[in-house]
Amino acid sequence: MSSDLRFTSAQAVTREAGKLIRRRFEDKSSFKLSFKGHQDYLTEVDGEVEELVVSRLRALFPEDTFIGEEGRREESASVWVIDPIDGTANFARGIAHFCISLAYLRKGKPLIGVIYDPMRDEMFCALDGGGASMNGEAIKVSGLRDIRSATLEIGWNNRSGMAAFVELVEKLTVDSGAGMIRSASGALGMAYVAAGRIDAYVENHINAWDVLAGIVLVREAGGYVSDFLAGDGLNKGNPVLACTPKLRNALVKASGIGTLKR
Ligand code: LIP
Repeated sequence: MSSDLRFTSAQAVTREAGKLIRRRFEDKSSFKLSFKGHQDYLTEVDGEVEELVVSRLRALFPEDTFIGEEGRREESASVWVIDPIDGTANFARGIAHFCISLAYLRKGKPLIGVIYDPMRDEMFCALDGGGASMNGEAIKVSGLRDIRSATLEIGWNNRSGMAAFVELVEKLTVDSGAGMIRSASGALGMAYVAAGRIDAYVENHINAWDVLAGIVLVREAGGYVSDFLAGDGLNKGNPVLACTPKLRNALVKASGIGTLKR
């Protein structure tokens, strides 16, 4: 079945899921909060949303399989990769900066990326070869050339630890003069690179469900993305560098992530 039908379906399903996420966010009594590990929040809503997305897509595309943050690991030649709530810590603490992230891979290549922010009603989407858009308007990376004027988002997670995060921040900002943010949603960080709102997203380690949709968005918006799927990125995660192309070499040299443009 065509990617086009999957592309339109992915947008419809993430928008429906976004309504559920927003309802739960606005009613704190509607869910319990727990931890998967140190600083790794989990809410009942994550599982509820993943179930909704899987049931809708399985009904439409019964031959497809699913990899999801909440436990599914069904790798195949036609697989959806889901983060039901990216920015779970923000969601749990009442900070309205999170999204649902949905990617589709065929024979190992990410073809579709959809990231929906239900609080701002912003639908970022991209189809392989079809460009990237936000709410139907074409988007492109920033085109910035001067790293001293750049805004970088540097992701933090408990998988790599704080010392590695601080080292990466130092490498990327102390000599370059770039500014940095950390928003606790890697998927929205990737979407903002694609939309030109920031100039790069870098993280020492990120999981496939956090980043694959954003990789399609940044690629289709004219950006550079490191080879996240190298090794066994789909199952084990990897570092990621995504940026506007003129900053690629400076950021690869500073971070040690990605490859230089020859
Ligand atoms: C988030 C990731 C990001 C990381 C955040 C957080 P989650 O995922 O998108 O890479 O920097 O700390 O882990 O756990 O909110 O789905």
